Amino acid sequence: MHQFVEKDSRLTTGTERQRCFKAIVVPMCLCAFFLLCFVSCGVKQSVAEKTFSVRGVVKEVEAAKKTVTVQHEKIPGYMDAMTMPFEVKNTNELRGLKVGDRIAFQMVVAEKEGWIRHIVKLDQSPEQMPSRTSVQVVKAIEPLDPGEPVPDFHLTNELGQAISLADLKGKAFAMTFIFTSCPFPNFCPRMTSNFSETENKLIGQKGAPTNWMLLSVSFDPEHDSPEKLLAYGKVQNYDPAHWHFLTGSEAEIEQLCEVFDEKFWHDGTSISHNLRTVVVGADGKLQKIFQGNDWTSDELKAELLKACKPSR
Ligand SMILES: [Cu+2]
Repeated sequence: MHQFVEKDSRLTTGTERQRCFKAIVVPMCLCAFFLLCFVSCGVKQSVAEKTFSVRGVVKEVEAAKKTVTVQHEKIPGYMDAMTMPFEVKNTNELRGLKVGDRIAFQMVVAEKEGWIRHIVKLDQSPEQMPSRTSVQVVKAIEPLDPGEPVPDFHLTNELGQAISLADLKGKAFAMTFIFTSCPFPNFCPRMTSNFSETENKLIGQKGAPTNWMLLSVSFDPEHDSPEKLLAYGKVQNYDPAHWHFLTGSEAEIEQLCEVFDEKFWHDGTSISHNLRTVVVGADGKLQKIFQGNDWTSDELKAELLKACKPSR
């Protein structure tokens, strides 16, 4: 997983955007199918594997990580044109691929993961892929470093209750950033399923501390109302005593995202974003930042147990 290191977070140029994508910034679009499954039904459903035929231009090949970053065309009914890293199951698929190659492939989206296969090089000279029209989120705040106190925030949970940092006094918490209609299983849905697993493990562990919370903050407040977040949480059988799904004013959410180096921007009908999950100690100080999506519920549980100890 690439580490996102740049401090200047204006994502205005193609190069910067590309760097951002290397850092597992993942573009998302609204997808009616997932929206129905994850939000409206209110029950856990198994999502059938879906396959899409996609064409694009190779931007980076990382065989060791089984990843190829592709600037791909619009995938009708699923995702806008964008640049993102794709996983391959079989590294032989990456053999002979180089930056600039124009390829066709199949994108498979299963319930918990997505990957690509059947990569074929296309002979035509690379044509200009549609460029994305993005609205950047302007950053003005330096992200926090571990050990620094987390500033106050004022949000609303899935039950319509006001939640601020003061309400979490004496509690450790993990906070991640999502939007409920995110269609790609490796990203927001994985953050949510990891939180669900962490919650179950902590609740199920005899003698474990109880002064902890999980906070899933939506950066799509326009669509993610408390009602929608409640339905989303119910799909996970979430425990309201330990997990909040939070929304709020755009300004408040943008500010909070800046504090934790969470980047997102509206991109036509979709939202592009990176992944940040932070752990804050019961002393109110930032303890740990998980970047990307390759952390596990066991790692988060261990950090939270550590975070429960100090008191403020
Ligand atoms: Cu997402």
